Amino acid sequence: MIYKEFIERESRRQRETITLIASENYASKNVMEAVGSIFSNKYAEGYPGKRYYAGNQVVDEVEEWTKDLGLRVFGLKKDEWCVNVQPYSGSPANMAIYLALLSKGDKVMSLKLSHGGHLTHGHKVSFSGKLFDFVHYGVGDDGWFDYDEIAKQAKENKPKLIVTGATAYSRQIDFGKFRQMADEVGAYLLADISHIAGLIAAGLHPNCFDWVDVAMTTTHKTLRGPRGAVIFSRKKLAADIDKAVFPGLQGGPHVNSILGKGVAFEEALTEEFVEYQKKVIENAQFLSSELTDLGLEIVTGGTDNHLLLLDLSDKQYGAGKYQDVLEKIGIVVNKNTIPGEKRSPLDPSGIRLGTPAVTTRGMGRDEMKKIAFLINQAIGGVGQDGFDWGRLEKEVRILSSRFQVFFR
Ligand code: DSN
Repeated sequence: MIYKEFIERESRRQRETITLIASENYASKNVMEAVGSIFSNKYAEGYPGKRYYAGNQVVDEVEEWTKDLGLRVFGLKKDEWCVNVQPYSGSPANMAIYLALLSKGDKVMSLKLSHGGHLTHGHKVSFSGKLFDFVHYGVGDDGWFDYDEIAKQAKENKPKLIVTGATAYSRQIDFGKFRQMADEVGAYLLADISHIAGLIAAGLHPNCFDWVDVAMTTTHKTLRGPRGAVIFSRKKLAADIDKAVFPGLQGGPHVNSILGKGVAFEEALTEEFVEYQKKVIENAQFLSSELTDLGLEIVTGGTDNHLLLLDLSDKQYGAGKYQDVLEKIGIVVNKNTIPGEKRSPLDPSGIRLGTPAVTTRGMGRDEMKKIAFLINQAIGGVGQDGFDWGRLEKEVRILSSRFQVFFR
């Protein structure tokens, strides 16, 4: 059966390589079991108690259970917050939020993609940029948010919605400052915490929920759940959000994924999860300082969270070449634009590195030191005739083979 071969080959790839893609992680066996379960067979359009098909008694319980856990993970009170656990993934979740809060053509302000934003934060090739009038803020030349500058832009543009959140910003986000800006112009505030949700859940990043009207997160990044997303909203907005998710945008919810989200939320409520998130940050900070010691440049000089951006703008080639050689030796990363990018998004000047996946495998300081060494060696090897790539590949294999992927 060819599908088994696909699974076997991909399992081998995941076992034998080191994943430093900041948005990837390894879900637990329990999460995987839930996602692969018979709930995949069931149609359940609607919401608990209000379905369009019969046979949803157990499904209703699953959805209520997952919602309850989702609120608990972020310490949210049921009389103030609601959660929708049906979004298929981050993009439809963002789409649903825009549909709920905005009218076509409304002005929205968000972080530009090339400075660490996201396609669905209004890029012109995305539905978001086509349907709404996005203006973008950026980071300063030093790579940090300049909150005064963003506030100035908000006053000039008077958006109806301000979006906070990023995919490649390595510093803490001051959600309170964004709230102040939103209040000054009467805007809604949305936090896309897809990258940092696990850190927030563990109390290791300032909480957005004191400030925002709506927050969304994918569930498969630092949260370590199944692919999917959830939307948290203040109670008064919840009916509009629910309507926008279904029937506005989606059809039948993926109940198997909803169950997987519930399993991940249960895991996120454990002390082990908090310890894991601490190690994710420690590993990112240690990896960053090791790379710096080896003479490489890190945007903002370090990190407060799970990721760092390697600035390779002084190197001979674009980051695509470095991504390729790293993959050749078994270190999987993604090329990324950096603030003030001079090259193209297809071959930018940065590499984004994240530690959620390697930390799940149990790697720590020793391994971060080794990985920094290997990355530096590989970057240095580019363009050198007769460079011994096989030696680095072997070292990655040895390191990788010491850490299980299916860990519990
Ligand atoms: N593609 C994700 C990331 O890598 O950050 C965001 O959706």
